[in-house]
Amino acid sequence: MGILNITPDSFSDGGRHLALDAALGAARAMREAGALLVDVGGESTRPGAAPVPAAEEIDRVRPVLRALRGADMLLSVDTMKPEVAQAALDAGAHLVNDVGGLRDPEMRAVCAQAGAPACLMHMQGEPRTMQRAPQYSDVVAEVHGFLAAQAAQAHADGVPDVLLDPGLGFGKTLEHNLALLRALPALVALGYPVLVGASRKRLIDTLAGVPLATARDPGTLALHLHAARAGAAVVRAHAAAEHVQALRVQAALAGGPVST
Ligand code: HH2
Repeated sequence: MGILNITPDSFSDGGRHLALDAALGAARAMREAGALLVDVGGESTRPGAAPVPAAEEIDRVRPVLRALRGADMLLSVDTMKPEVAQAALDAGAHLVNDVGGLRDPEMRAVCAQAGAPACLMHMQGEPRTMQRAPQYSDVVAEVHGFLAAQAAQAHADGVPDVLLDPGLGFGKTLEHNLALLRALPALVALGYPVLVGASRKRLIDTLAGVPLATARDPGTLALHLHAARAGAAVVRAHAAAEHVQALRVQAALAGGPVST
């Protein structure tokens, strides 16, 4: 899943895709590089980020989705708001990526009505404050329990398919992130496709000493290759071409199909 943020303030690619041409060029480049889908977002959820009004978020993502509609590309919309999800699905998005984990019943209704699958992510708290003092008694049990319950609720409400995402960095310390990464096989064993998103996040800096977010792709790749080996179906990445290349080599080494 290639990341396309149409925002002025995303932590690593903020401001880069505000012009429509730049956004479309980046989406097409990711698709050509072999990305399975492109995740279009109009609101930063980095720690400390303030919420964006729905109308503004729609104005950011809708022109991009409309222009890419029919372009032989799977598109997801990265939003927590039902109004934005609805506008995005109407404009051509295929999947809703909700970092709120479909906790909002309206979000489930929008997906169910459109027949759209959703990615459910775990987050403790909300972006503005989530990294202040995250606390769990058993992070793996709590995150997996939340995701399993949300998946069951989504299905009961008519959402056709879900992916589960442990939400690295969303109300989590380094220890919490590492525990969740080591427990990926147990998350995969729940039976849903799993998505992992560590791209350029602060945990790469904490682990490897890389203060500059745009310089964190090598550490991101190492982490995402681990996630794929542990059974993750999708990894969410800024450097799509590099990821496709690395994942193809890894798949070939593991005896999977070799694509040329
Ligand atoms: N991380 C971010 C945004 N959306 N969605 C899922 N499913 N999983 C994630 O880990 C995830 C996500 C944050 O990263 P980014 O989009 O690069 O930055 P920003 O929120 O500043 O736009």
